[in-house]
Amino acid sequence: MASKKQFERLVIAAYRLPFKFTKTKKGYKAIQNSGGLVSAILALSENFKKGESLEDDNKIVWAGTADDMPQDFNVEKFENENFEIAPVVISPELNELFYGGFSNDLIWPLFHYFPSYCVYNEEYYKAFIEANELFCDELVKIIKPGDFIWIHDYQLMLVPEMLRKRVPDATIGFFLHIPFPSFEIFRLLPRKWRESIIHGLLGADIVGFHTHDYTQNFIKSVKRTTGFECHQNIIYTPNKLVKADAFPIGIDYQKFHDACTNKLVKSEKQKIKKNLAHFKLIFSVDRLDYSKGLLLKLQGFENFLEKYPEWHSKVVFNMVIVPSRDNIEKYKSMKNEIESTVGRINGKYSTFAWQPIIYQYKSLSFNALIALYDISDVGLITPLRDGMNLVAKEYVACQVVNKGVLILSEMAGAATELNEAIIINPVDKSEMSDAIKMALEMGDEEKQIRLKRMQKRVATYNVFTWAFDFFNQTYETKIQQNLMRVKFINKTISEEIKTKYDQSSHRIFFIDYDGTLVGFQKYPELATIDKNTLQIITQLADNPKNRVVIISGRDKNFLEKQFRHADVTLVAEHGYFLKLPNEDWISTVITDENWKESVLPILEEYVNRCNGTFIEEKTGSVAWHYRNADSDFAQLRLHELRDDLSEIIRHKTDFEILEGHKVLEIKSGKYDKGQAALSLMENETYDFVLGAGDDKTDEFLFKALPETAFTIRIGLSPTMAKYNISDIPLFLNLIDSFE
Ligand code: GDG
Repeated sequence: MASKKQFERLVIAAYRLPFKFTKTKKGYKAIQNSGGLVSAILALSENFKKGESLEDDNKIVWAGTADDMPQDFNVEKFENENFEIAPVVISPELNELFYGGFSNDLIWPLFHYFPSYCVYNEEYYKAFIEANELFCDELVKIIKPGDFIWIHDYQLMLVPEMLRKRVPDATIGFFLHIPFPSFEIFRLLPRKWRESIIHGLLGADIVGFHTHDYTQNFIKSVKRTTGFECHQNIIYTPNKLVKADAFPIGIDYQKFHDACTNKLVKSEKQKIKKNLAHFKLIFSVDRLDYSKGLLLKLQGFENFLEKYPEWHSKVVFNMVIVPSRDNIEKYKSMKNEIESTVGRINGKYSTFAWQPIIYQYKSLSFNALIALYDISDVGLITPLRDGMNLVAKEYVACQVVNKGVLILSEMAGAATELNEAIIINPVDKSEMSDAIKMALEMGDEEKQIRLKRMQKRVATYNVFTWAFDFFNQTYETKIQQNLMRVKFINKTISEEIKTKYDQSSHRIFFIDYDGTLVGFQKYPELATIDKNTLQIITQLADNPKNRVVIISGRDKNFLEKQFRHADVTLVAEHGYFLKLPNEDWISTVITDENWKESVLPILEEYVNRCNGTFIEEKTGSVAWHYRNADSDFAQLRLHELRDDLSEIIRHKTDFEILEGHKVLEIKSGKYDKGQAALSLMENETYDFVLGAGDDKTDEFLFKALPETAFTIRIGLSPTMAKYNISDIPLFLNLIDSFE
């Protein structure tokens, strides 16, 4: 690769800055956080600077908010060897509505499948927009050409689109740290809100999730919300392609693994051993949150004590809950309930020498946390929903002597990677208690086999590979977009077409109707031509040097009605009918129409089997439209319908199945738009040929036209046409510029 780097600088936008500010006598001190994301970003930048990706001298820029940031904070004077910071200042009142409200009282519960906890409030939504705009304003101030802007998490889902509008060429990646729910859950957001979230995210070049399932949920929501075409993980928006993919976040494996042997951790382990040397140890560490399934975990443990009394006095459950939002009523009462359950279980089972649960409501130091991971025989990680859950991976990394067993909820993103854990459903108390017994009694050999496999994976796809992968995929996506853009009609190409137009004197235009001159409507008969478009076509056709052919799959009556006052040639039903200006329709094909009797009942069956679909019957063909149906379900039915039809038409050589934009059409007779166009060009020499269309049936036209023709596909799909143009208005502008 050339010496030019992939990107100049890395700019991160996340709700929180990677610093805490504390007051000192001299003013304030900024302490850098050491969380997974921060170390990943640091390592990413180090490695990319050494390699080919980032310019060496630039620091990473991080835009975000910080608690307790001093009022007189001066960004210019802020000194840190790794980061420059771009503080986003959000007033406490706005923050309460945006962060406490929209983000944490609506998106968090909804995306974690707790719809009944959601608070819907228009003020929250307005605040969400306002705060995202503040982030966008700050980014616009600081970004430069060549930057890679990486936006994180659910608080900032509108920023990608906002930024794209203001800096169209920016390279933008977005990563969601929490689950993306199924469409059935996502649709519980008011339509306007969910549309703005989907469009907000699609402003990025790449949207990353922890798992394949979350990615698929997102793509489904994109399809249902926007109708954009999606092939595999690529979404074709009107002006660019966007990649959605799974990037399971990892941990700094070596840091956790090595920490187990450091002195301070050893001394923490001694402290635990002093009191608990004779017991098998189970642990869990969770933030106080309903998504963590804390009560269910206690009930599972209680069930274990009830069912397996032989384990009494032999096992201790260290339950650590990290304080969070406990000034809010819902959290306060959850905490009370947990504490009374712990009290009840301990009250029931404790002896003078044994207490089954040691409960701590606090944050542990890093060393104390590692010691707990290292020394525990069982990790009980049982959230009801969790984007990933890093504690599970950290526990695996800390099993230096390979003796721990991980029990993991199937609802955590981590379960897809750590499938050698004992995977359980956290609502099933009995399954949880059996899993605890199994874990405590598992032989060393089995423990090692399971752990080794998990450790290998966690060590290999670690937080650095995660970040590298995201970075590289973004770069690849940019290349893909640029390849598409090469085919896009830009200013130079449109001028070239115009020059050719001006130099020619005998021209022909083949222009498709739906998706080329008019947008799609719920039903075909609603897609009538508007005045302005008709005027553009009329003007073009009125030029004596031009011949304009409207070439469509539509039936003849509809087309005639739209163009009755224009001096154009009409081709209906893909070439079945032809009408020269001021003449009557003629049919170009002779077929027997009885064939429809065998096909129509099948299509009717599919209308019944797939809600929202309908049949359009034309003279030479019948069409099954699925634009108003659920797109995934319609795809399934489409495959089945194709199979059923191929059975019927197996022996009929002149039958054809055509696939257009959300329509499957069956016709008898070998004709298509390409042949129709060629027959109209017979015996004439044109010095300017232009063909335009938007779907697969127009590909026949593009293929048939001579090499010198300007062929244009509207939209982003891959095509035989020479060029793509992103949407109808741009195409109309182009032909309107011809004089
Ligand atoms: C989001 C998603 C996703 C926890 N208690 C203590 C402590 N921790 C550290 C752990 C771990 C982290 O906090 C918690 O891990 P999570 O995976 O829950 O991460 P979050 O940032 O809370 O959550 C989650 C994650 O983003 C990453 O994408 O996995 O699903 O909700 O690193 O070690 N650290 C110390 N004391 C504690 O008491 N020192």
